[in-house]
Amino acid sequence: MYLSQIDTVDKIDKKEFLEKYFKPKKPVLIRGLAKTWNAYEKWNLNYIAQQAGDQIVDLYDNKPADPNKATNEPVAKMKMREYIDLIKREPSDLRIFFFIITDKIPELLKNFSYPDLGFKYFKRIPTLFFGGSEARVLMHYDIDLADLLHFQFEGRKRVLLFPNDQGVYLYKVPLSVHTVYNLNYETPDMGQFPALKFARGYEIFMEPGDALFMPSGYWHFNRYLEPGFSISLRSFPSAPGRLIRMLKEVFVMRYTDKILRKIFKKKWVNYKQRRAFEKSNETLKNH
Ligand SMILES: O=C(O)CCC(=O)C(=O)O
Ligand SMILES: [Fe+2]
Repeated sequence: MYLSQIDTVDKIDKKEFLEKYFKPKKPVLIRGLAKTWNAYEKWNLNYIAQQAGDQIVDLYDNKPADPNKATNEPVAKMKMREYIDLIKREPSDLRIFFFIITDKIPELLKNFSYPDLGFKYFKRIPTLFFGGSEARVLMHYDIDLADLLHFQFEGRKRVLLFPNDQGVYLYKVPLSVHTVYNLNYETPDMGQFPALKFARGYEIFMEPGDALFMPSGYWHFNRYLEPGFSISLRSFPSAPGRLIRMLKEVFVMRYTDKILRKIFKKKWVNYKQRRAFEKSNETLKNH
């Protein structure tokens, strides 16, 4: 993997952001952007435990989804307060994802402002993500193809980021937004995954308060280094081409995959994995 440094700024105005990053779909790390919010000091795990402590949350771990199951079942459920106590107390790989605050902690909506960077936000789904100090998010890109502003709070996080066209070097699985499930991006086995050598992306270490602009379709692998949480603010495609691709991905791809999984079960899952290897290894011939 060729991992480069991402552009990093402490401050940016909307003109520069649009021209240099948003329009060309180039990622950028904006240091401390959340610190400009007037209630930034509230963005910590204790406050979340206070506001949503009694809510029952679905928890996921680092293990890849069970290929025999059609949906991704949580590995545990517990009260938010117990979950937060747990990740603060001991190493844990348990994660919460896509916790929509508009439904679940509307109070939190008062505690941030959408930074004016010249683009339009989809304000209905500001979502939180939580993880313990051992948590990893498998390499994927977001199926809705949103442009994201991802803010980190409390612990630090390591992110690997790749443009969508690098999927072929990352062992992308056909009809899915994931890469093969046995590829661990923390300690990749280059003997087993030789095409990875050619993947070009970025390595980012996020600190509390930092915001990462993750353009539409970018692959990401997130590794929590300490217990922490983050919020993603989304913006949806406005260009017709991108909108069509998004609808295609969400409906056609998901649906086809679901049907094939229903009919062929494990056979389909294994076939997809094998195709991913074949396709990625074919690229070696051109290098
Ligand atoms: O860092 C996380 O827990 C996941 C974030 C993510 O995948 C996203 O915002 O799209
Ligand atoms: Fe994501």
